[in-house]
This record gives sequence, C-alpha cells and structure tokens, in this order.
Amino acid sequence: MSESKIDAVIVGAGFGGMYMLHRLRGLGISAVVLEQADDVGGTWYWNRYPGARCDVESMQYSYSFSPELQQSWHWSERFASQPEILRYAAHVADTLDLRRDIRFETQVTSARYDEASGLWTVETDRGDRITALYCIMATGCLSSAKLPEIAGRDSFGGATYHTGHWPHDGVDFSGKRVAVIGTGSSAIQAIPVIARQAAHLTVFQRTPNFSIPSRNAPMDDDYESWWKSDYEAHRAKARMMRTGILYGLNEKSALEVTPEEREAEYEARWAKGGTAFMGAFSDLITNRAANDTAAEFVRNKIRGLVKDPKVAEILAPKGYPIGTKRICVDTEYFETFNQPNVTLVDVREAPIEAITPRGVRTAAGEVEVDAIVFATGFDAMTGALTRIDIRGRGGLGLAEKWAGGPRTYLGLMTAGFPNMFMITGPGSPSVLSNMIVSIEQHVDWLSDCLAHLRARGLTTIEATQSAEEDWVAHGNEVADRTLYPQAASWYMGANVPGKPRVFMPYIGGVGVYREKCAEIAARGYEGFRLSATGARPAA
Ligand code: NA7
Repeated sequence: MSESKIDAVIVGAGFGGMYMLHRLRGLGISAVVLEQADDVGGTWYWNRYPGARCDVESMQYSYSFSPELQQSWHWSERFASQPEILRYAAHVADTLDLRRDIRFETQVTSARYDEASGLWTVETDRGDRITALYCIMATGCLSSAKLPEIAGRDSFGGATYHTGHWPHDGVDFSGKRVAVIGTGSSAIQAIPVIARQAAHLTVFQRTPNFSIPSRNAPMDDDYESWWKSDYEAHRAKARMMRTGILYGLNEKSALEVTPEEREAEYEARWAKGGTAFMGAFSDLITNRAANDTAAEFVRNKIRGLVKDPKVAEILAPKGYPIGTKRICVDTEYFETFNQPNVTLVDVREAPIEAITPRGVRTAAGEVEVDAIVFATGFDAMTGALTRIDIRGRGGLGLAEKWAGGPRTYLGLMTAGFPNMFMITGPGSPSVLSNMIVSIEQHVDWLSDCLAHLRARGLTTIEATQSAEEDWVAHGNEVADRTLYPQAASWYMGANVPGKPRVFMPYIGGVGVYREKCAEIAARGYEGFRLSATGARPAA
C-alpha cells in the first residue's frame, strides 16, 4: 500500500496518456501515469494478433507535435504493422524520457471525487492510493476486449485466444485445426495469415463486412519525401478533414454522375486501396441510394474474387449501408476463401449453439478444432471507463450515470465529475477519425484549459448539465442525418448484449469539432463551470 499526492493522475500509457504526460510536464503540473501493461503502446501493446496493422497510412498515423520526431522517424510500409507502431511508441517514450513517470503493471480499480477537498482518490490493484486534483482518463476506445456469451465457452479443451489479448511470444498454428469467431477488422486481418499456417481454418461469420484492399507496400521514397518536405502544412490540412486524414474527397454526389463515371471513380479508389474509398462521393454516408452504388460495387468485387458463388454471396454484405459498420482494410481476405483448407460457416444460417470440449457446435453440427480465436471485438468507447469504479459528486457512479448510454460535453467531460477528463471520450470524433489527430487535439485543448485555470488561480472545471444535454442532443441530431444509425455496429453499442443503442462517437467531423472546441475555449470555456477547489458550483 502506498499513499501519495500529485497534481494529475493519467490512466493509460497509450498514445493519449503519453502525450498528456509530456504536455503536463511542460506546464509544470506533476503527473503519474498508471498503466496495466508492462510497457507503453495501449491498444498496440495488446493487439498482437497475426496481421495486425493500422488502417490509417503510416505517414499520417504518428504524432505531429514534434518536428524532430516526425522528421526523424522512418516508416517502412504504407500501412504500419503493429510491431512497428509499438516500436514507434517505445521510441517516443525513450526520446521524451516518459517511463520514469509511468507505473506499469498497475491497474486502476477506482477513482472517487471528494467534494470537500475537490480532490480525486485513485486506487489500484497494487494497493496504491493516489490523491490528485485532476484525473485524466486516457483509457482508449477499443481496449476492453469482449468474449462472446456462448454456452460452454470455458469448456473447450484446446487453446483459446482473443485478438485483443494476444500472447506476446506469438502463436504457431502450423498443423492445427483453427476456428476464428468473428469477421470484423481484426479477423479480416488475421484470417489470411492464420490460413497460411493452419492445417484447416473454419471461420464463423455472423455479419459479413465490407473490406477494401489495403494495397500495402514498402514505403515509397517519393511519397515519404512529399510528406516530410512540408509535414506541417499537410498535417494542418488533415486536422480540418472530416476524419482527420488527408485524402482526396470528391465533392460530387454519386447520383449526379453517369454510371460510367461512377464506376471509374470506384475502380480508381479500389485500385489505390484503403479507406479513402469512402471519399469517392460526397454523399455516401448520408444518402442511401448513393451508398447503394458503392455497396454494390464492393459486392461485385467480392463476387469476382471468391470462386465459389455460394461462399461469395455469404461474404457479400447486405442489409446495411457500406461504411456504417467500420469499413475494413485487408490483404487478400476474400481470396483466402478460395484456399482448400478454409471453410466459411454462416452463423446466421446455422447459429452457434455451444462451445464444446472439442470445438464449436452450430445448428449444422460440430466442428472439431485444436484452437479457437475469438475475434469478437470490444466493449467499445465506454467499457474501459465503466469497468473502473468511477464516482463523482454525491458518490454517483459513472456506469450508473451512463446506464442509458454515455453522456458527455464534447467527449471531454461529464457533468457531476469535476476535473475528470476523457481523452477521445464518447461524444468526440475519436473512433471515426485518425485517433492520433484526435488525441493531440484533446490533449492540446486540455493542456490550454489547465493553463487557463492556473493563470486565474482556479482549480476546478466541470461541464454543466445543460451544456451536456445540448451536446448529446446535437450529437444525436448530426448522427441522424447520416446512415450510421442504420447498422447494428459497435459505434451503436450493438455488439454488447444489453448495452443501450446510442450512437457514441461525434460524427460532425474532426475539423468542425476542432473549431467548436476552440470557440468554446475562446468564450471562456462556455458550458463549463470554473471555480476554486472544493467549491460547489452554483446551480
Ligand atoms: P469488431 O469489429 O467488433 O468485430 C467483432 C466480430 O465478432 C464481428 O464480426 C461480430 O459479429 C463477431 N461476433 C461478436 N460476438 C459474436 C458471437 N457471439 N457470435 C458470432 N460472432 C460474434 O471487432 P474487431 O476487433 O474486429 O475490430 C474492432 C476495431 O478495432 C475495428 O473497427 C478497428 O477500429 C480496430 P457482428 O458484426 O456483431 O454480427
């Protein structure tokens, strides 16, 4: 048991927590980072499954705050693999000497606000009890791995893995019969790699996903030079894009061009690869008829790639608009189903009834396997927060407050929890954006906010109830103008049984959101109450 006092506790040493620590040091605010893993990297520390790779191009998926850092680092591929991103995170930690303020292998169990003192007390599984003025949750959006609720899950006699908790020394599937449950981004990356090793791979698919080829390749020298020759200007443009990613957006509607022009645009983007496919036309996420043209294009590509027409139809997503479940980026995913050692099981047709000691039993019979890979995703956006016992004013629990879905102001704070901040929390663009761009914007905004408070002798900031209500209403209104709510996605909480169906990230766009945050700060932190320690803000 150790007791200590500090200005700020930061929870999580991923890209959010690392940069937050760096900025607080610059402000002279003492801080400690608590991290459950034994090193930095957050999501990239845990997601070590075969084929794990970022779907944002590496030249853009990196910090922009340090010109030296971005100029000196060399990415070896167009899309960085997980090991390379982890090496980058370690390099940043070394360069900025971050580890001396990070307590590893330390899981935060509770964080409680004391109204009298205006301080947070944070407790860990190692018996630490740290009192701090600020509690900053850099806990990540996709960090609470979710196992499926399938009968007999723990009865399986062979090895089981979750993609988000992959063993550090890797797994050798050679000669093994393997089951993969799930066909989201993680599975779509892992399946081609596992299929090359395994004796037999059986994929259990509940919902097919749209996936675009990555066309990953070694880094092109000219492309790298183009970025590096004017990194700051390119970054500035990216920060104002809807997704925080710089790529060509076509201003035209998919419905105003001829079928030939439309096809040519899709073909060009398919050939280039990556999520920029969704920038083919301006109305793909707002107009169902426009979206249908893109969806049908991808379905036809799948039909062309998969030799068995029956298998192709099972893999071709129908019934929800393309892009409204997170679009996947793959390397020979669909082609993998042409391999003789790969079988696809349509779980909609033959639901999984149970996991047995020998394998997976569906309505169509039992599939015997040696290993099961759960690629079943995360309790996204809220799971990493609500699994900590966080209590604000009056002992109100965050999980209790969010029982009907997360409620925040700007995704940065939630009313009733003074001085508790979220980096890329629900209600911010977060998972709909380049996470590092969004992380930097939150950390910079928050650092300026804390400097503002200090300069005025104030210690406490809290979102007002009415600002929060307005922000939630605005977030819903913007989401309802898009096709996103039409899909049963993890953005909607639909992948966790019992989780309220609320569209969690802010879809208004990274650039728009950035401007709103800046205006709010310029107006003296409108919608927040600023006060002195322990003082209860006026109603
Ligand atoms: P996802 O995208 O949530 O995918 C999970 C997959 O697992 C998805 O295909 C699910 O089907 C499937 N799933 C979940 N539970 C079950 C059960 N009980 N039975 C059958 N299938 C199931 O997680 P990922 O890890 O792939 O990706 C998460 C994000 O990480 C990704 O978007 C990137 O941003 C990085 P469903 O679609 O729910 O029918």
